[in-house]
Amino acid sequence: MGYIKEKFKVKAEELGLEVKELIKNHGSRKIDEVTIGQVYQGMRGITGLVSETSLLDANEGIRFRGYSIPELREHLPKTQGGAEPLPEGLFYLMLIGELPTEADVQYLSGMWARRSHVPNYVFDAIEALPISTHPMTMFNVGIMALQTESVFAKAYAEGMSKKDYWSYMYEDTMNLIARLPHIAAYVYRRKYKGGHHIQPNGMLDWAANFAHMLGYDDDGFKELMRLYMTIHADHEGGNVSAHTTHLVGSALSDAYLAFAAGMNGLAGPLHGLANQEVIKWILNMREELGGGIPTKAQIEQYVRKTLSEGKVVPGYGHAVLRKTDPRFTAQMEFAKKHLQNDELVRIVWMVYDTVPGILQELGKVKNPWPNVDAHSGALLVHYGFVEYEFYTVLFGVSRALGVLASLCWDRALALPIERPKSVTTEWMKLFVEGK
Ligand code: FAM
Repeated sequence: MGYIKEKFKVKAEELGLEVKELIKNHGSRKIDEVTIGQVYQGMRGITGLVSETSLLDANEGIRFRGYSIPELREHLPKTQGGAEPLPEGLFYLMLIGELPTEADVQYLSGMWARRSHVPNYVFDAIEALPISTHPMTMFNVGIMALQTESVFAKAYAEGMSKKDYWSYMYEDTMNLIARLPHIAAYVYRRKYKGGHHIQPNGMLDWAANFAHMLGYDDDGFKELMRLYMTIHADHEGGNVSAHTTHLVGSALSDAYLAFAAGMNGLAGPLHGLANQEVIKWILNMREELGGGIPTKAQIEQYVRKTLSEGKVVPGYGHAVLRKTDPRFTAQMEFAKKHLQNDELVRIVWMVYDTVPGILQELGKVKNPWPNVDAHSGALLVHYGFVEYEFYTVLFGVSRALGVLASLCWDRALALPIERPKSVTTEWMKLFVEGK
């Protein structure tokens, strides 16, 4: 057994005992109360899940095992001469609960490079789809085709013991994370680059190799991919992609099945698809206004038009956060350092100056501030990555790190099948009448 797997086993056994004690001594303690409003309104604010990898504070933003995004950018290992964290390090932190050393990160880079081979039938499955298919659909078809490789499903069919679930889930997780960049890059090159594919380079770190397979060997783009893959990885357990992966996994569906389910949720415009919607919205605005950098008044007018058409302003608002998303700020800092004078970046910053005030005026938007998706597209466009329909796939490759680390924990802690109670409105009416 590899040393990271051994370490995870020890950590999981320790936490497993603590959880048992917690349930034994405090299992009947109330943690929350649930209102009828919450039941009808997306279960917002109900504490009903455990997710070890990260915790979201409404005002401060996400912390991964206690570390904020600025702290991660400072403390996680980087490539030689680089300034952005290696996502391998974040995965280690989420899985093990401790900051990794350089050697830990290199070990993961090497392991993922060795496991990255994707069988040809996965590419054949993608090839069978019309070229007009959305990249997220192609990506997910690839993941589903790869499910044949699940060692968890195979072991279950052969009658594995409950004690071993975590071990096979760990193997599936490592294999899937190792292969996702190749599948994603295949989709990109097929759809946008005439099917001219680029072979992986096993000497590169995970994110840089992904950039390379996409066709972007610029050092700046590789740095952007390291940052991008780090900041999109996890946002505690209740968001649609994380919750779906967890829920489907709770039926003992393997990592491929559970992750594909999560990706279908990420593909929704109120969740991960928002990153493509933002850039589409900005480009449309620029086109309508005749190109160049719009004035603040013109942006304001365009925002009001969007709202009057009954649409949301993409990239703004959040179900839990109540401040500017630190993932937005991290990207803004990257842009200030590397691409100060980029026109689209400047527009993103002007939109940031304009939108919150207008959303606040509406009086109903709980969070008028930008989320992660408000900035990412402009950075990608700067490097020539203009195919915005693909942006959610990038988000998905990153999201694998968090939701699959969580899935390992789910099986290690032997969490049961998830099955909350639902009621009918008829039941609610009787309830309020006191019957
Ligand atoms: N533009 C216009 N209206 C907005 C808005 C926005 N950006 N954000 C919220 N609202 C409206 C919302 O539609 C709702 O209106 P109705 O009562 O008429 O239905 C009202 O404000 C209250 O909503 P809320 O409680 O503030 O937000 P929710 O928790 O229901 O929804 C979001 C949260 C993220 C779905 C919502 O803010 C939104 O639609 N934002 C735009 C899409 C987006 O950027 N999504 C990405 C989220 C991101 F972090 C991610 O998952 N990647």
